[in-house]
Amino acid sequence: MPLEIVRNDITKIKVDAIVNAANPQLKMGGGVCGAIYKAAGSIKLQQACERIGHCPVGHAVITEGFNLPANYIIHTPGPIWEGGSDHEAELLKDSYKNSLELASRYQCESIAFPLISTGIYGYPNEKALHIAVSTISQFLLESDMKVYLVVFDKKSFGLSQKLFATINEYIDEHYVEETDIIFNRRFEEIEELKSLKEAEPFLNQSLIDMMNHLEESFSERLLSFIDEKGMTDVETYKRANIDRRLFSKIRNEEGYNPKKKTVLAFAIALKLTIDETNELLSTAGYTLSRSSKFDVIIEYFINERNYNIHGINEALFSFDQPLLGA
Ligand code: AR6
Repeated sequence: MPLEIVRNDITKIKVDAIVNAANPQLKMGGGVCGAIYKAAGSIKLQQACERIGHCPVGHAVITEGFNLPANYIIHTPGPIWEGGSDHEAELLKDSYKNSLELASRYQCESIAFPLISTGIYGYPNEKALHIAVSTISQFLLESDMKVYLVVFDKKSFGLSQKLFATINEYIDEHYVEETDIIFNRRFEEIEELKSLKEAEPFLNQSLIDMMNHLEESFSERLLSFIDEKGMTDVETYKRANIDRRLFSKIRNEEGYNPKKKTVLAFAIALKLTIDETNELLSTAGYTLSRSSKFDVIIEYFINERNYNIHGINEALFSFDQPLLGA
């Protein structure tokens, strides 16, 4: 998964570089900065930072990782929140952008960010999270890197209260226990049989198309959907938050057996309708189920025609569900 939101202590993550929410003097501080100094070895890290001296807000500098599992530490001072009118958003964006570019220059293939400025510097979580996700996903459209956005505690994760409440309501209305599903399915099957008989003469084109695709494997159907939607392979796997190597594996292995969340990531990338999503799922032996919260949340976003995969992942994360992509 090119961008993954994880709940963890950043000092424990094994990546090429971790990012420190620093201060411009590059001195040891509290919060994530204090934790990174301690885990890396504060004397050695302090000396390395003193040699660099200073870093303006929104810029980034690099040191080695010393005792950390990460090879490098990228230090970026984010802005102090002053109410929003002091270019805080641009500066926070610069912090992410400059850190990612510095990591690229050092040939890093993986990087982990904390939610910069959201602790001692007081940046509102929800706003900061959106800037982080949009800046990182913008960068990933042009570059290949594995990026972790590390959320330390659940409180600091800011899915908007309004969206959270709306999704919760949708789950309440649509989520059903497995037993209800079996009963309803039986009932629907009987009804379906009856109506199929009546509808036979009027079978429409889309149903005929569906029948024609019935024998296709997941890979074949995925590639034909990409063509039908006029998209390129690169657009598709980038929008699906799917790693390039995995995509080429799927492309080349006709019998590839994907995970359900991978199929759904492609459905979101291709902006499929619910029927098309079910069709793609069925080629891999899956179906959308009302007894899975994960599925109900995906169904909510598809019905809303909201196909922003990173926004969907923010929501899935808040509901403790697996994220889309691979
Ligand atoms: N792993 C991941 N995230 C963490 C960790 C951790 N171990 N510890 C805290 N966080 P902050 P800022 C989260 O205050 O707001 C320092 O003194 C935390 O929950 O560390 O940019 C510097 O030296 C929060 O969401 O950084 C500066 O002077 C996020 O990391 C100043 O604070 C950032 O919180 C920078 O303030």
